[in-house]
Amino acid sequence: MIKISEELFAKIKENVIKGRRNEKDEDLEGGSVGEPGVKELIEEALEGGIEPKRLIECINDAMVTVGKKFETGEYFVPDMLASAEAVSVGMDVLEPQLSKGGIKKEKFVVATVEGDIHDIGKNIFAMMLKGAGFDVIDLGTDVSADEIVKTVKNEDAEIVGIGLSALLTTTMENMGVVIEKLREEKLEKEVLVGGVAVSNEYADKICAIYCADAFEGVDKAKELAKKRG
Ligand code: B12
Repeated sequence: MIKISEELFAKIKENVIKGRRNEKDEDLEGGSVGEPGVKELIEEALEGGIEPKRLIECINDAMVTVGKKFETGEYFVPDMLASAEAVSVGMDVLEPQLSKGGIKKEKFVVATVEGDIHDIGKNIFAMMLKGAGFDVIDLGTDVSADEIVKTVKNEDAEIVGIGLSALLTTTMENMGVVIEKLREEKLEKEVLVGGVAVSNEYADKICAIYCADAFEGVDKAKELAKKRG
């Protein structure tokens, strides 16, 4: 049993980087079977009263390292995928904590834009929105502008806003396409944008609201809901 939270954070980070989902998984050298993986470590952290917010920051931090390893050629796509799967298992443990509470009424549409299959950040945002009491319509990944517009049109009156995620500089441009199409259809909805590819400048350029992380996203979604009264 690891008592000190810093040590626990280090272990979670290490296991995300190694892509070890649970105690049954091997590490990159074929060892570690029987030692806690991301699932068991996150369970332990929650039992120890560590806030989900801090665990998400820890996961984020680990994925930045994974990205760096990919950039430098130490990691390949399967390695990134193994880390993403480990995070996904960890998120399943965190989900009930993140999405509990709140009476679901105001609707929010979330999607990762066309051409992009990264979904961890989008899923974190969606879970936290649920936790804040929103009724979340999660369209998934690689979603076309037409599909987003169609959903917004069908549910128009009840939608508070739209959250778009993009992690590739190439797919980021599709956020602008979504906003153009919404305007063409006279759907005057506020759009929150996030993901590592996106910047404040780009958000300003396409008249969207930039969110550095999911926490900021939830705050901004709440502000939008308040404005509607
Ligand atoms: C895991 C990963 C993958 C996995 C994704 C699995 C999955 N289920 O998501 C796989 C292996 C599939 C993958 C594939 C690819 N990837 Co990749 N991937 C990553 C990696 C390592 C981590 C991403 C991640 O999950 N981060 C953790 C989450 C929590 O962070 P986040 O998404 O940014 O979300 C946070 C905030 O940004 C925010 N947020 C995100 N979205 C939104 C939306 C809203 C509305 C709000 C409010 C907030 C919000 O909230 C989150 C938490 O607070 C990144 C490296 C990095 N630094 O990001 C590369 C990275 C994004 N990938 C990259 C690349 C190049 C690719 C590939 C092209 C590789 C290839 N050659 O095939 C493919 C493209 C596939 C595609 N078409 O989408 C590059 C992108 C470079 C660029 N500038 O475009 C990166 C940056 C790696 C690198 N440094 O080179 N990848």
